[in-house]
This record gives sequence, structure tokens and C-alpha cells, in this order.
Amino acid sequence: MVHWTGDEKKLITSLWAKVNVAEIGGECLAYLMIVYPRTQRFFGHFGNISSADSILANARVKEHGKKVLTSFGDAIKNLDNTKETFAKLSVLHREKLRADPENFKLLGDILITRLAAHFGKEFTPEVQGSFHKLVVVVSHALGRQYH
Ligand code: HNI
Repeated sequence: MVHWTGDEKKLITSLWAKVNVAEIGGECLAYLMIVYPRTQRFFGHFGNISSADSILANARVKEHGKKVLTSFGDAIKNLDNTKETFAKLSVLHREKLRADPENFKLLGDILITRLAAHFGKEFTPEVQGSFHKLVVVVSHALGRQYH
């Protein structure tokens, strides 16, 4: 089981309290699709995703990105319990969506870059280290039902 120090928990929750989930969530999903075009195939039913501009302007991408990042926030509320928190979603992504778990890691990396862009100096190496650990933990929890 993952162990979180009190400091890590504090760094994560205090930054997360300032995150605009709708804005950063929309950006994360849009940049995932732009930087890793192979991921676009999961979202072909979202309307116009034919260029970077259209992806960034796409309301369904924004809406779904918000949903994904809100769900990511559940991990932060349940840091000691992420496997259970994502058990159902893991099954959904495997069975219904057939999303390769590698994609969870890619989204985690994009999230780190967006947090760095929004928070600048406030995104210290300690904060970044804690978030890096978190994205790995979330990606393992979501990928768990694949094994
Ligand atoms: Ni994901 C639906 C959470 C990463 C592809 N995803 C969801 C839903 C949640 C969710 C919540 C809505 C479920 C429901 O309707 O009951 N997804 C998460 C989280 C992460 C993640 C927490 C990572 C942090 N999902 C990804 C990735 C991909 C992905 C990386 C593919 C590249 N997810 C999907 C697709 C859907 C989805 C596809 C269905 C979208 C739709 O509405 O049609």
C-alpha cells in the first residue's frame, strides 16, 4: 500500500483547493488529445476534434475534462483508499471504454504540466513530487482491473 506523509497530504490538498477543476480539467483533456493524437479515437463522438483549435474550443471536451478532473479530486479526498475509490471506474474503462491504461499515465503527465503552467513558482519541486506520486497512484488504481 502507498504511504503518504503528512507533508505530502498537506501539499496536495492545499494546492488542489486552488485548482479550477473546470478550467484545468478542460485543458488537460484537450492537451492530451492534441499532444497524443492517438487518444482522439476515444472521443470521436464528441463532435469537431479536427484541429488543435477545434479541440480547445469543443464544449464536450471541456465538459468531460471537468468530469475527469473532478473524479481525480476524489483520489485526493481518499488518499489512503484510492484502489477502492476507483474500483468501479477501472472496470468501466477496461470493459466498456477499452482505454489502454498507458493513457492514464499520459493524462497524469499532462496534468502535471498544466499545474506547473497555472501555479508557476507555487508549484515547487516538493509539490510537483507529491503530485507526481499521486498521478502514478491514480493510474495504478484505474489500471488495476486490467490485470
Ligand atoms: Ni475516463 C469516462 C474518470 C482517464 C476515456 N472517465 C469517464 C468518467 C469518469 C472518468 C468519472 C465518467 C464515467 C461514467 O459515465 O460513469 N478517466 C477518469 C479519470 C481518469 C480518466 C479519473 C484519469 C485520471 N479516461 C481517461 C483516459 C481516457 C479516458 C486517459 C482515454 C484516453 N473516460 C474515457 C472515455 C469515457 C470516460 C472514452 C466515456 C466518455 C463519454 O462520455 O462518452
